[in-house]
Amino acid sequence: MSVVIQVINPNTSAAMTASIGRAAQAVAAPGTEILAVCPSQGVPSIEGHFDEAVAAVGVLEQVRQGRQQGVQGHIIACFGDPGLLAARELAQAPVIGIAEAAFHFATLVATRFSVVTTLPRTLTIARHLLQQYGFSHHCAALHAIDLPVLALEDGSGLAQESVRERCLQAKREDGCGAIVLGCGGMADLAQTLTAELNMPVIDGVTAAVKLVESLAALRLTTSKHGDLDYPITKPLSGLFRNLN
Ligand code: 5HY
Repeated sequence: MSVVIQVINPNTSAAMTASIGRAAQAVAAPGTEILAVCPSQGVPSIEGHFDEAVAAVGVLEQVRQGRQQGVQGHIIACFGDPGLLAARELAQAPVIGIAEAAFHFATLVATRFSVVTTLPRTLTIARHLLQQYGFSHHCAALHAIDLPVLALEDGSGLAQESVRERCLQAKREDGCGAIVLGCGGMADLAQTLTAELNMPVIDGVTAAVKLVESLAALRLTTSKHGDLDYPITKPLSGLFRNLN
C-alpha cells in the first residue's frame, strides 16, 4: 500500500523544512512518500503564542492543499502543534502533531519523561499541551537550552551541543526514563542521542510518521462525526478567502 504523508513545517525556514523532511524520509516505510512543505507566508520560527497563531493559518493552508492532493496523512512538525484541531476539521486523513506523537511514544517506553526545547518562554506551551493531551503526570521536567529555534540551523553546532548537555543533565537529575526533543528542528538528533545516553530520546517527527503509517494501514481517518466534522461553510474573506 503506497502512503503519501504531508509533513508540514509550520515555520517558513526552508533549511528546517529540508532537515525535517530528511528525518521523516529516513524512517519512512518502503511504500511511504514524504512531502515536506512549509507555508508560503508566515513566521520564520515559532517561539511563542503569537507565532503559533500566525503559523496555524499557514498550517491550514497546507492541509487544504494536501487534502486536494489526496495525501494519506498530515504531520504538523512544530512542537506547539499549532492549529491541530482546526486542521483535523479541515482534513479527511489523520493529522498528527509532533508533540502529541512524541508524548505518546515516550509513555510507551518509560513511566516518566523529560522535555528539552529551545526558548524558556515556550515551556508554557509545552506544559499546556501536556495538560491538554493528559500527559502532565508523566512529565518529570521541562528544560530549555535558551537558544532561538533557528540556532539549530546556523551551522555552529552550538544548539546541538546545548541539547546534548541538557539531555545528559535530565538523565542525571530528573528521574526520567526517556527524553522528548521539543522542536521539529531537533529531529535529526534523536538517534545519536539515544545511542550516547543509552536511553530513549524521542523526536516527534519520526514518531508521527510511524503513527500515520499505522493509521493508514488500519484505514483510520479523522472522524467526521461531531466536533471534527468539516468546518461549517461560510464566506471567508481577505487572506482567509480560500482556506476552507
Ligand atoms: C518548532 N518552533 O518545533 C518550535 C519549537 C519551539 O519553529 N519549530 C519552531 O521551541 O516551540
